[in-house]
Amino acid sequence: MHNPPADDLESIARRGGRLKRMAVRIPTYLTDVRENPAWLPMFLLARTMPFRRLHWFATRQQVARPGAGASMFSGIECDGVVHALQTDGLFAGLMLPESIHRDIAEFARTTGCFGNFDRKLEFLAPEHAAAEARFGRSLLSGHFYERSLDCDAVLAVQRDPLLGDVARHYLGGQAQVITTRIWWSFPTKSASEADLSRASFKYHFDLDDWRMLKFFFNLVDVDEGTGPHVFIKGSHRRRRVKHQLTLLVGHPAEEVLGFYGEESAATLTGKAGFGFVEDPFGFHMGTVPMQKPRLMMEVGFGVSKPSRRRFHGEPVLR
Ligand SMILES: O=C(O)CCC(=O)C(=O)O
Repeated sequence: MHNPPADDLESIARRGGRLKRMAVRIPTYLTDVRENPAWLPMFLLARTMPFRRLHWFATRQQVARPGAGASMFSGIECDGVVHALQTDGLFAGLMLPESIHRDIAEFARTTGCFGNFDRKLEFLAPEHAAAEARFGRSLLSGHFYERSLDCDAVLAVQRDPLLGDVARHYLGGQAQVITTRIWWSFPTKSASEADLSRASFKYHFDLDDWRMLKFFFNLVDVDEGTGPHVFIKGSHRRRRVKHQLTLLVGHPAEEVLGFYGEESAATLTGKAGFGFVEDPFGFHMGTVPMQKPRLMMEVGFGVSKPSRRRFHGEPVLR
């Protein structure tokens, strides 16, 4: 099966069209089913509330014991985080130690990243403008894929006992790490309506597993001009039938805000190091940075075998 190159995916997705966006993902879905046939029932059924509940009651495992060792998030109680997740789908009160977020940011400035999910477009983030000129195209993102794990500070966050404890208490005893990635989002001259229509810049929910949890950390100061992440509180446990019986995970802002209310949208701005954890079945999106690049880290947990492809956020393994 021929997988379209990522730059094609990027431009097709940008040109819009729901059917086109679904069609370009078909090779990706086939890759997922080949790697793990259990992915298909999850992908079809985990979007509906009754099947999610059924899966929860049928498979949830007890939490055996708390994670060992001291956490870098002093003063944060697992129970409080889990309670906020159950109620709102979001807890926004984490802070990385300065040495950790500085080390990750330094690593991300001095290590080559891959533009627009394409391993052929490698560049250093401080040379973003020169790289756009060199490649003759806009570079909206810079992903590090497996290189993320070359940074000790990234590994220290991924292995922090608080993250595992929260994940096990929220998802069940079988919770395990299924993603670890760092990536840049860049402002570009072409970031416009077309970019906003891309799935990740649009309210969507994640369907990589039956139950998931994602920890995100801003690694630079993030304000309204830096493309902050937005989460719709409460949307992880209440879902319109229309949004359950659809193959699409992305939905227009008017529909989402019309149902949950404008006041449910939490915009996650904060200083470098600021972190939050969300249930990504709730509607969320990254917004387009307008002024400054955003550097973000994600550690995701799930309850099933992790996908090799998604572990570092790669759209399709090639
Ligand atoms: O870039 C962001 O803030 C959003 C990331 C996202 O949508 C996801 O990881 O599912």
